[in-house]
Amino acid sequence: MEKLEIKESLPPGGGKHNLNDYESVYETFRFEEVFADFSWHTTGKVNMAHELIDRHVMGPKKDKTALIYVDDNRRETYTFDDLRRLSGQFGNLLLKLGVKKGDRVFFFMPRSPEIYVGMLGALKIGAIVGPLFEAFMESAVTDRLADAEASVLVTTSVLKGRVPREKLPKLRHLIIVDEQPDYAEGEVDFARAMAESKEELEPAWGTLEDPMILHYTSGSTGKPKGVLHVQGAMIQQYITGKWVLDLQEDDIYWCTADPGWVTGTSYGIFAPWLNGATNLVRGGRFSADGWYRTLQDEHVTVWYSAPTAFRMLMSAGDGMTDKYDFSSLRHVLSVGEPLNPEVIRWGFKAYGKRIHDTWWMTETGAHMIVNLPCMDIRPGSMGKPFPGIVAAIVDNMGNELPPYSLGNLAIKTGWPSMMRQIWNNPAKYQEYFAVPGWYVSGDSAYMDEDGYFWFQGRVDDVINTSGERVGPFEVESKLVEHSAVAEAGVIGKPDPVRGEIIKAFISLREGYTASEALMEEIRLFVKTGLSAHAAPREIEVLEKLPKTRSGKIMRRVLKAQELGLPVGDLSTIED
Ligand code: 6R9
Repeated sequence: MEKLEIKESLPPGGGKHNLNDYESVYETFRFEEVFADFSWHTTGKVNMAHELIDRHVMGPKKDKTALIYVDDNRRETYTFDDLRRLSGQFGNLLLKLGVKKGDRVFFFMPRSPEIYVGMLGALKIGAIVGPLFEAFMESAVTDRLADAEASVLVTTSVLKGRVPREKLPKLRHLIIVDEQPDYAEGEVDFARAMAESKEELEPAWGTLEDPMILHYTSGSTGKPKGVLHVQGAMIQQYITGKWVLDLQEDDIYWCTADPGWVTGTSYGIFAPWLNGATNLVRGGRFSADGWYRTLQDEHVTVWYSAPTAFRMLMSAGDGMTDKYDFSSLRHVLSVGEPLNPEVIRWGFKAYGKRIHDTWWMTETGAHMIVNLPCMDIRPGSMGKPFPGIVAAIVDNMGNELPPYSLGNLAIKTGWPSMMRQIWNNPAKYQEYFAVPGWYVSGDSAYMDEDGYFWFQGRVDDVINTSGERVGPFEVESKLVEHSAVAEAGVIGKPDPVRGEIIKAFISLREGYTASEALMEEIRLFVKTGLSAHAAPREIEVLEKLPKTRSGKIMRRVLKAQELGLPVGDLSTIED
């Protein structure tokens, strides 16, 4: 195993503390000091949007830039006071529509200033926000809106075409953020309704345990799960923003994640604004030139991205990096998939900075295992538990295993940003805590003798393609809806750029024969029915799929065969 190849001490201009400082701060962790600026700390009344935005307006940050939005055609900036006023208008607009505290307000639209204004407004009235990826197609959108019983959806005139209102009786209003000629029953013109709304809005005050955000994420079986977080997650989002992202007063911070992914909310909305930082959002599609132009022209200082993006930038070639000036960058971080040592080495050459890996999950709400700015990086390792987090490698009974043993990566239960519910599914929630005292992540890993954690893989069949979690079951279900497909088994196949790609094995119904045209049709069927990132890049037709006696498709057998590995125990196979 590879370790200790790059030694890092304090990077120039980087973290202010060393690890002992962090640990001693944690040991003497006093809410009075760390959260003195938070209004709930003195009033006992909590509202997330107030802590993110309005609180800063009462102090010297009123006219500081809170949001810089850029894409290839648009550049806009908003101060904290702008966002206070706009979110007040949006909150009032929702109140007028009859939205109440705890109602689910969903967002299905591309990154744009409106989505941030909208989410802040919904949080201000105590609604639960639900972000959806713009890439989702009809069935993915329908499943999530139906499960959450969302009453309002904020979307665009084009994307609303993927929202079958007749199948969603609870969905009362669609707020359309762009212009359209006519508004059907239940549709609201965003610009007009905003113009008619007051800016002043007293936040809905609640407690740290009040729910605030519902993120759908994939498991290996069943439909996507609604992971519910409460306002108290802010404690951890704030402190990890301060210590791991190392956000400081003059930072221009860019998190490249979409709010449809937890990274795009916990670290694309919450952590930066809780810390009063200037938050940059780049909309539109990925392009190496575009991204580098943003880094250079906006003088980004702290940059949080993902291995797939770094690998895409790496494959754009060194000629590309030479054209741009990265001298404003102070701190670079990564999340979502294993960060290859090679990428860390390349990043150091290309940007003059080490990429700091972080490990966490939708369910954990905030960072769990990290490389603090002051830590030595061991390329290939995810780092060490954040101060206050107890992580371990445990066996299936919950026994802690010694260094270098492979096992389940688990976290001692009870951190502030831990999910509080799987929406509508208490049994699913309990599954995570089946081992008493531990949250079992579903990842396998080992720990070295210095307490660094090394990711080894998923315990289940969840696929990680370009940093996005895709449940094989959802793809398989879509595949068998196609008239030619009898059965389907879906696996993640290792890929140098995307981490994994989706490969589907299918058997065909009577009367169909395999052809390139048919495979393309099936691929498109998943792409347009579910989402682009869930569409299999490879489809292979088999006579019959390996199944257990109880009829479950044995994905691990398909995977072993694909990779030329031993297929393992076949005692439960059909015949
Ligand atoms: C934040 C986020 C969680 C799963 C997780 C693991 C993988 C995340 C990683 C990593 C290796 C890292 N993962 N960070 N694997 N190294 N630094 O990604 O949430 O979408 O819920 O995914 O992603 O498998 O269990 P989410």
